[in-house]
Amino acid sequence: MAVVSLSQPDADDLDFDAIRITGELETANHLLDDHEALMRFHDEKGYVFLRNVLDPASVEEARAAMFEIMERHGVVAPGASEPVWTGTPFPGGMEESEEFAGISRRIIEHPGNLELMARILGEPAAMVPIVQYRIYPPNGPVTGVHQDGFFSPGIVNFKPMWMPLVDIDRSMGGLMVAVGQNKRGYFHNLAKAPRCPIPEGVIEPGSWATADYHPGDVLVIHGATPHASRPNLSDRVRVSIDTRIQSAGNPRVLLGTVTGWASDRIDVETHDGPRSFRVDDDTFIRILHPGTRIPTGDFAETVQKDMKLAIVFDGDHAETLRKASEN
Ligand SMILES: O=C(O)CCC(=O)C(=O)O
Ligand SMILES: [Fe+2]
Repeated sequence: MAVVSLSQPDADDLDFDAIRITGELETANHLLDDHEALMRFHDEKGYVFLRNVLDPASVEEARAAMFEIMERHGVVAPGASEPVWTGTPFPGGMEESEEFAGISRRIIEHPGNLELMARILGEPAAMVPIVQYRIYPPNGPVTGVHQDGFFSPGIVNFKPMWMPLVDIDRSMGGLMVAVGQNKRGYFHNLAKAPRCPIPEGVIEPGSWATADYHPGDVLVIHGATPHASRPNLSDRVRVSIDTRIQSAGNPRVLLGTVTGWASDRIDVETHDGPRSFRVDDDTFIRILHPGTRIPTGDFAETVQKDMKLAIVFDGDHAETLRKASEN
C-alpha cells in the first residue's frame, strides 16, 4: 500500500498516559524454520517476538559491558549482578555515547546470532550502524509512541530490533507495541513538524500489547508499527539495546567518513573504498543530532571533514545522512 502520513493541524496529540495495555505479545520461536510463515506473522502483527534466542555468552558479555559502564557512573553498586538502582542519576542523552561503542556489533556479529539474524531476514544479515544503548533508571526517560520507519526514510529492507539485557518486567518500562497497526501507513502528524506527534484517535486503543522480557530475547518491530516504552516505576535500572539489521548482500545503509562535499554531493570513505552520493531536497539530513533535520540549503555549511555518518542510500542518491552512532 502507499505509505502516507497524517497532516492534522488541529488534532490533539495521543494521550500517552491514557494508553491501556490489554494484550500479551506472542512468541514466534516456532516459526524460525519457516521464513515465509515468520514474515506472514511479522506483516500481520507488526512484530516478531523471540524468546531466549541469542547466544547466552554473547548476551552475558554485552550485559557485563553495560554493567561496567553503569558502575563507573555509580548507577549500580560495584560488583552488582542485578540492576538495582543506587539512586545516582544517569545523565540524559547518552544513548549514542562513545562509551558503548562496539557492544552492539559484538552481539550482532557473534556467529550464532548472525545465523539467527539470517533466519529473521531470510538472507545473510549485517548490522546497521545505528544503535541506541539505554540505561534508564527509575523515573528516567520514556520513549514516546513512534514508528521507526517514519524517521528513517529509505531504509527499505532493514529490521529494527530491541534486546533486553536485564530482566524487564512490566514495572520497568519495557516496550509496548500496537499489534497489527502496521498496515495503515504512518500516523505521525506532519502538521506538527519537527516532532510530528501521533494524534489521538488513530491507533486502535485495544491493540496495545507487551511482555515480561529477559536477556536473550529479541523483539523485531515492523518499521510501521507504533511502539513506545513504559515509565520505569521499579527500583531497578532498565538496560536494553536497540539496533537494526539489514541484508548483507544488498545493504542500504553504510558507514562513511566524510572526505569532501558540495551543496549537492557528499564524498565518503567506506569499508569498501570511496563513494559519492547525491544530496538534494529529498535527503533527510540529520548529521549533527539524530533528532534534528537540517535543511538541504544548510548542508554545505554544516557538514565537516571526518564526520562519521550512517548513509541510507538508493543507488547514488543519499536518502538519509545521519550522525553515526556506532562504528
Ligand atoms: O527502548 C526504548 O525506550 C525504545 C526502543 C525503540 O523505540 C526501538 O527499539 O525501536
Ligand atoms: Fe523505535
